[in-house]
Parts: sequence; structure tokens; C-alpha cells
Amino acid sequence: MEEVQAKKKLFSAVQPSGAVTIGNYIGAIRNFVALQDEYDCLYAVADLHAITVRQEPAALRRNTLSLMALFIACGVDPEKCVLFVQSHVPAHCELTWVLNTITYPGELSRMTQFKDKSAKHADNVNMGLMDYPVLMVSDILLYQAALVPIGADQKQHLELTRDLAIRFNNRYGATFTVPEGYFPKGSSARIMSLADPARKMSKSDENPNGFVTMDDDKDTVLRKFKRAVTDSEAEVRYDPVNKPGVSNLLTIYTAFTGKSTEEAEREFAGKGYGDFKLAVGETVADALAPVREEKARLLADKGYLNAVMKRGEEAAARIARRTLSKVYRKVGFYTGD
Ligand code: ATP
Ligand code: LTN
Repeated sequence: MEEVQAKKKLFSAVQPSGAVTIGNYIGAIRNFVALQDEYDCLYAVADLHAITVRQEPAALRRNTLSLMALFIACGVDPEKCVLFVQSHVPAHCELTWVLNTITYPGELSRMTQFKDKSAKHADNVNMGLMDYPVLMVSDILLYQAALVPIGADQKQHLELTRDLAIRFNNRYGATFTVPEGYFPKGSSARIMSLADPARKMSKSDENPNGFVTMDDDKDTVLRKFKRAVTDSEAEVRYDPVNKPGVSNLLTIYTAFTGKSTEEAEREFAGKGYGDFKLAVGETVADALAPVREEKARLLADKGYLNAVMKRGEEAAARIARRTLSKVYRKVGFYTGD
């Protein structure tokens, strides 16, 4: 008889903290789709993470549904993957508590993201912001994920996940799978701001010209690329050190066309930046249009999205409960037997 090999598990999540950018898409969501046949995938809308910075409650609710629709519109198949909302599965918070007891404050206070977000939200440096990475560790370890597709900015958090899994396993016996990160190749793991190519493109940037969202219409996309910061030369060449703006546009262009950097350089040889930016803008706008349409269609069918979420919650909770019970037994919580 043919032996059926269980697929390895994969987990990732995106925060419903605003309009999703093409950086989120290129760095993470695109790989969610690419890996869904090879792994048993679970994808969450990380609303517990989102409230570590102030969110307007009505917007958070709207963004949660909208992100669920976007996952599906981008090609994540709810028949193949478990799609759910993080706060619907209480085990995430429960495991976080236990893992907090093996995490040291110094490990969290030196995280780059914590330092960046503390500086940006100086009036709201709360415990959740500091504990954010431990919640992320719990997300991953609950599902015994072997692989975690993320952008380069999440590398430190993945390292902490590995450290805590090993620490717990050493202290209490084999419990957690130690996961690997899965990063997009080269510079597509970190898409930079169009307005300031020294900073990563971020959905919470105050300057809306810095990012392109998955909801932007053609005119908006073309306008943002037209304004993108480049340099004073007139040569389309990939050189991230000396030409960060142009290189970032090339990365975006190759990500959406599948062309190699060399092919793209050849295509724009002898052309000015105006033509180049227009071509990148049109490519991105044309790629986003069908996703935007599909997302709108899905959002009009809230019953369907609710059903997907409910099914996801049940499937995720079942797996999470199994891991959490094991953890509770290992640490010595009385279970009545
Ligand atoms: P915020 O600006 O609110 O902190 P964000 O834009 O960083 O949010 P997240 O929800 O935190 O978005 O990230 C979702 C996924 O997108 C993560 O895997 C993250 O690594 C990836 N990602 C975020 N920004 C980029 C970027 N500029 N380039 C590539 N990947 C990115
Ligand atoms: N912190 C992540 C979002 C996130 C995540 C996760 C990613 C929350 N939990 C678990 C991978 C695995 C971010 O992108 N900022």
C-alpha cells in the first residue's frame, strides 16, 4: 500500500493594522499562495498583535474582514488552508503566558521592532508592544509549524521563536517543533518606501506616497510611482548602495513580472526615469486590478467570509488545544488524572 506522508505545517500572519501594502504582498502573502500545496498551511489575521498600537475599534473590525477577503483574493485557497482570526482562538494568549515565564525582559527590549515602534508611539509604550514577539512565538509554536514565510523585518522574531522552542524543550522535554523562516529571495524580502528608499515600506507610514496599497486604483498607483524618489543619474541599473530608489523599483517590477533583474535592465536601457516609472506603475496597477475586484466581490458576501473564518477557527483551535494540553502537562498543571 502506498504510504501517505503527512505534510509539514506552515504558519504565518498579517496584522489588520491598515491597508495592506505591496511590500506585505511581495514579502509575505505571495509566498502564502506559492507554498499552499506543499505544506499544511494556517494563516491568521493577527488582531491581538494589532492592538499593541492604538487602533480605532471600528477600523480594526473593518480591516479584519478586509484582510480575510484579501488573502482569498490573492489566491490563498480556503479549501486547502486554515484561515482564521487570531483572537478567535484563545490558546494564543494562554501559551503566551507560559512562554512569558521563560523569556527575559532584555530579549524583548533589544528587539529592533520594539525600539522603532516605541520611538514612533512614544505616548503609548505599553507592555503588549514589548511582549509582541512572545505572542508571535506562541502563534508559531502552537501549530508545530516547520516553516514561517515572512519578510526580512521579522527575522529577529523568528530567531526568538527558535530560542524559546529550544529553551522549553530543554527544560521540559521535547514539545515544540523548531521552525525555519522562509524569506523571499534577495531584496524582495524588504521593499523600501517610495518616498524614502532608506526606510522599509510600511502601511503605518504617515506619508501615503511612501507606500502603494493593494486597494489603490490605477491613477493612485501611477501617481505614487511617478513621484517615487530616484537619483540624479538617468540609468536604470540595479545598485542598491548607490541607487536605492531605482533598485527598489526594479525589485518591485521583477516581483510582479517574474522577469530577472538583467532582463529588466536591458528592457529599460537608454530609457529615461519617466518611462521606467510609468512602466512599473502600469505593471503594478494591472496586477492589482483583478485582486481588488475579487476582494470587493468577497466583501459583498459577508456570510461566506464568516463561514470561512468559523471553519478556520475550529480547525486551528483543535490543533492549538493539543499543543497547549501538552504544555500544561509538561509544566505541571494539575489536570485531574
Ligand atoms: P506596520 O507598518 O503596521 O508595522 P507592516 O506593514 O510591517 O505593519 P505586518 O502586518 O507587520 O505589516 O507584516 C506582514 C508581513 O509583511 C510580515 O511577514 C512582514 O515581514 C512583511 N512585510 C512588511 N513590510 C514589508 C516590506 N516593506 N517588504 C517586505 N515584506 C514586508
Ligand atoms: N508580527 C508579524 C505578524 C505575525 C506573524 C505571526 C508572522 C503575527 N504572528 C506569526 C509570522 C508568524 C508581522 O509581520 N509584523
